Amino acid sequence: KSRLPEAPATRPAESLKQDILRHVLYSLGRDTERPDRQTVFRALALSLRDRLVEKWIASQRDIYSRSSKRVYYLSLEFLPGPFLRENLIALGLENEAREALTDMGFGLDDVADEEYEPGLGNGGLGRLASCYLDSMATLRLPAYGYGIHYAYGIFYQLIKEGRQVERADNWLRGGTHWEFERSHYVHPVRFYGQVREWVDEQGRLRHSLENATTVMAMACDMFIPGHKNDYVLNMRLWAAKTSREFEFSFFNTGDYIGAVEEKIRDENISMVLYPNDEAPEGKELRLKQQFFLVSATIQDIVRRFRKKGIAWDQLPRKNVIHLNETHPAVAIPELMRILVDEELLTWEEAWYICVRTFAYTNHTVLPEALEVWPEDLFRRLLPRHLQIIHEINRRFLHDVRRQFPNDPNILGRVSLVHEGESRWVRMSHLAIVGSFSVNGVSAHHSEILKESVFHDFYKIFPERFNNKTNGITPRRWLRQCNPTLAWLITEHIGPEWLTDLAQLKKLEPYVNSEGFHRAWMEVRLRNKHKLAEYIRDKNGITVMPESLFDVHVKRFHEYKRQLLNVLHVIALYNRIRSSPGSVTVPRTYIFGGKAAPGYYMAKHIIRLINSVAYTINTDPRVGDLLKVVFLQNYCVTLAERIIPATDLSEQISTAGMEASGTGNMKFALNGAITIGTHDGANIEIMEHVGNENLFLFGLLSHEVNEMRSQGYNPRLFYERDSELREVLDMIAGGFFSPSEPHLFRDVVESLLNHGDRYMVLADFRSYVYRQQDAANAFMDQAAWARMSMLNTSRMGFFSSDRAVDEYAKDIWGVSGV
Ligand code: 26M
Repeated sequence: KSRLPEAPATRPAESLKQDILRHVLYSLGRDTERPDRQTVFRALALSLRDRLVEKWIASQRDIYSRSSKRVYYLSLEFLPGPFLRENLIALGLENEAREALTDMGFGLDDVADEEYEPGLGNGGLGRLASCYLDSMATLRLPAYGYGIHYAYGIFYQLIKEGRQVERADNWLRGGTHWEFERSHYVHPVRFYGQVREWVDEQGRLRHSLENATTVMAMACDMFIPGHKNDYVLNMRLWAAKTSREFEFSFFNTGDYIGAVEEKIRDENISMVLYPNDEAPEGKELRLKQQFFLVSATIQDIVRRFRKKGIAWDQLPRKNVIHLNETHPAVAIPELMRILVDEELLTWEEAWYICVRTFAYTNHTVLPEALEVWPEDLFRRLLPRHLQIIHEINRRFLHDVRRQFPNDPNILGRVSLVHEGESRWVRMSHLAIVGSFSVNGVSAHHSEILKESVFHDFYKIFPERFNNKTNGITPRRWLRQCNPTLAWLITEHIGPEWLTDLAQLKKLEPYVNSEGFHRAWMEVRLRNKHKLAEYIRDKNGITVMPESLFDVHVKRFHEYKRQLLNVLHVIALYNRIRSSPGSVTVPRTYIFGGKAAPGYYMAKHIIRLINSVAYTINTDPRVGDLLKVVFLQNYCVTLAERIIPATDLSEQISTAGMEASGTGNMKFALNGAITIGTHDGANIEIMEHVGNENLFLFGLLSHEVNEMRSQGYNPRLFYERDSELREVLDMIAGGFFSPSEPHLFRDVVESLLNHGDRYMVLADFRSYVYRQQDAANAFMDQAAWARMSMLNTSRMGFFSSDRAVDEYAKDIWGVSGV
């Protein structure tokens, strides 16, 4: 076994500085005398990549030599956030970097601000995947993240005249410094074409794809270090490359420009991340992206497995493939195709292997978010895969018919193909039938899956259903984003909490210590000062750091009910105007989040918030009592600024609709208090921090269902509640849009005349009451400090280390190397 190069014997800070200078000159081709900040950032990143790749090679050798069972985490999205500080912390090089940079005349904070984050995800689902990779690395699991190397990530959001404007996110423009592009390392991906059926010499019926279009998938690797454990995983992202460059004959036809056009068409596959979450767009290119990820990844998995030289039936003993939502579910027919068509296993043998290899996580119960594809489109793009899905379905329905002979209707409900006027492939049904494990992401959500969304499947496969409550990594979401609070914690209980978050419990004895109180609140106030500065800088609005920072940041969606929040803001505004003195707690409202570019109502609500903000912020009667701020382009980088400065965390989805939420956990971990509904992980947060340390309100999910089935009438709430009526009348009457009085009529109509699908009006009154409770609590700063500390100290359960450990033990059957 060859030796890896030894680290130099000089001091770490000095050797880091030498590496930075070497990269400035030899990798970036710049003068070492006066490098600019961006150059220094990139040279530092390259210096860290050197250290990461060494540890990665060593980690891969360990996995290989132990012949460990491997975990493959497939996700169309990853949202890692900026890497610099994370990697410095994980490698234990923060102080060394600070010293090296100071030596060169730079501050670490300024250099870190040079990083532009890869936005290769929409929101919760992509961010969860990145938290999980962090934990898999920290737990030393033999794991791999697989995704797509989009050239353009989630759009950059500008707010112009109150409206969301989208700009391309060309995150690669400055070159890449964290990844290795492996241009020699490519797999062919084949789609379109026709299935040819033939009989081979042994008389077997064979299937192959003729006239397929081939695109190459090139690997780009990024490294994910564990926390100070010398272990490094990789996230392999596939970039589409034309195959034509490999076919010289094509150019001999003389159509040179035509060939280049085809190249562009091929490389389009990994061009852009689809910016809609929850309501997927059924576009051909999206299905191509999904298959592109799947095909390249399965080839990688099979290549590694073949090297072992063991029988195919050992595949599930040595590998588990985790499907992050149904987006990569076409992996199931793809593995079937390889085993049956190429490796010539029988259908039964192949299916036995598949169902023991795949596991599926569901992240949503919204009906419009359940992924379906028109059968015609599927047949055109992936003709062989559709045949395989039909065969899976035929056999599955045969079994179901035998299991439920007296319930013929169940067949239509569970079929992998919806048969109505048009035929649709149901990806969630495929994922459930083809996996040994189906999990939800909070206790509440997992119950809903069993009771309603997938109830038939729960009857058929009860043993497959389980819960894995989401978690977040405390390295990024406390240590890195809130270093002063992290330091205060470590000072009192030592640093073990970083890899064993349950240890935060040890803070509890200090909740009665006055000194600790003061220090805790000082740290929080300092964080609020910094955010206030940022707000002044970006929005030109002056906010009071001592005011209650009430924060609602997440993707914009009607079910997340940013609208409910703004209705309450307007109600407060009216109270201030009509009876000065009735509102005593000054508040700063902070909103942030992107709307899918085609989601009219979500964009309209963003515009309403900005109009309300303008009206309130410029009304002299309001003064410091109320400020409303919309921070543009909410992303991981911005979340890291906002969360440590938050007092009150808004988690107010309609009960039964937010599968889990993970922002809720990030806020509570940093000592914010939650105001929220009985939904997703809010319920478990309440169970851990105690009902007296957060503010829950509103209908329970079964009450939402009952109210709906009894015929919910939002108008009743409007008529009975004069404060609510005034608010809605103002919006509809153009109070916030005097030059366009009808501008926001649609918003009010959706509530009053289109059924208020998300029960905003039904929950309004209890939200107002709970907000008053929150304000009263904030007036007693000592009591608030206590609540804040108790939230942090009781959040141990919500570590992604705990979540990933549960996945490893209960689903994957793997342990650390
Ligand atoms: C699908 C098809 C085409 C284009 C886009 C999509 C798509 C992309 C993202 C659909 C859904 C997507 O994300 C859903 C999501 O983020 N769900 C959230 O997952 C979190 C992690 O489990 C949960 O905490 C949130 O409650 C849930 O909303």
